[in-house]
Amino acid sequence: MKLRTSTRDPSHIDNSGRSHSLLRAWSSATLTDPMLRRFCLAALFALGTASCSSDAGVDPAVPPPGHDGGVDSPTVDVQEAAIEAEAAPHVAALSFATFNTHQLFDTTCDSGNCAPGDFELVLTQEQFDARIDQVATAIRGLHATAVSVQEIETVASMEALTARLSDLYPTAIMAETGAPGSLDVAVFGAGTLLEIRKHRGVPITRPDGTSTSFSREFLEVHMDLAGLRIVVFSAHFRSKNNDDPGRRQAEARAARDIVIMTAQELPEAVVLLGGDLNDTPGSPPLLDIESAASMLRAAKDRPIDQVSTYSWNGELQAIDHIFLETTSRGVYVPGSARAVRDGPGQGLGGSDHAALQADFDLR
Ligand SMILES: [Ca+2]
Repeated sequence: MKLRTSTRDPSHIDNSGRSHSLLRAWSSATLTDPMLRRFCLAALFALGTASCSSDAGVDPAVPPPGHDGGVDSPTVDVQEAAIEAEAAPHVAALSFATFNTHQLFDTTCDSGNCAPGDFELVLTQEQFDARIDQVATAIRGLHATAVSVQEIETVASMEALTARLSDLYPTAIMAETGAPGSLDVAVFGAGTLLEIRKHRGVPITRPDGTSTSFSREFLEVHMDLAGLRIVVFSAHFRSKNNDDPGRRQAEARAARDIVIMTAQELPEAVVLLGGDLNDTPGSPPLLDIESAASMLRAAKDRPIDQVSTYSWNGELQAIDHIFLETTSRGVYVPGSARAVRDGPGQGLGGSDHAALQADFDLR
């Protein structure tokens, strides 16, 4: 994609100092990185100084508020800053992914049960470094604004990953359950951290009325991205090994209600849920989430083979999901949900899961 540089300095646009620099950044020919372009778009949206079309990034037909689009208006600079429409695919304001890394164990035996065949694996330092490199490279390659991640074992695993991604993600939060050898959830985000909320301590209820809790933390991370509040949830629901389907359904219902409550509390935020929900479209947990009118499953408009993230007995399944709370400021870019994998039938970055990714604009 080619960006065109403005022939005039757009710094005379008098909306705010921040919009000056953002528009300069947007119009810069050096702004070729997808992350940077999204960041700039999100910031322009948050500041209310520009709009983006569905086809060509900044929409030259829509002047910034307060400008009439005349010859001498700053709109001309916005036009000049626009991506060349004929060659440009849509650049969304935000891109969000969820990725189960598959057992990102560290180099120590924490459970005391690390023999061959036991659940916890102990890696050599060399194996650990190579595995972290592989996963970090995979996450980096998503060019996402934020990523919900699952199956990080310990702070050691998380810190190693964070160190490799700190240039992209100043926010990197992991929520350990504290159980030795357990695999936990995390969030990486391009914004600055505002707030962390955790929900595992609150009892939730199975359909049969019995009480349980989230299997792992249901992690809620609030970030500020150039004035825009983004709330990202990371989930990893009960698996089907030695199954407890009622617990998974309790997690789905509780997660749905928590996400909706946050969106109602913070109407200026974008509210997104990503996770390995361990069940497929049409299953009771997924139906329960989608029973709320404001909970949009991002991959709903895509063929299942394009959004399947896991292979079970040779059958590709969609068990990793992204939801947008649609009363929030986010708007799903139709058709943008896609599985991201290393190759046909493979997972991503050495995982047995592909990532799921989707793009969002702002209202
Ligand atoms: Ca360990």
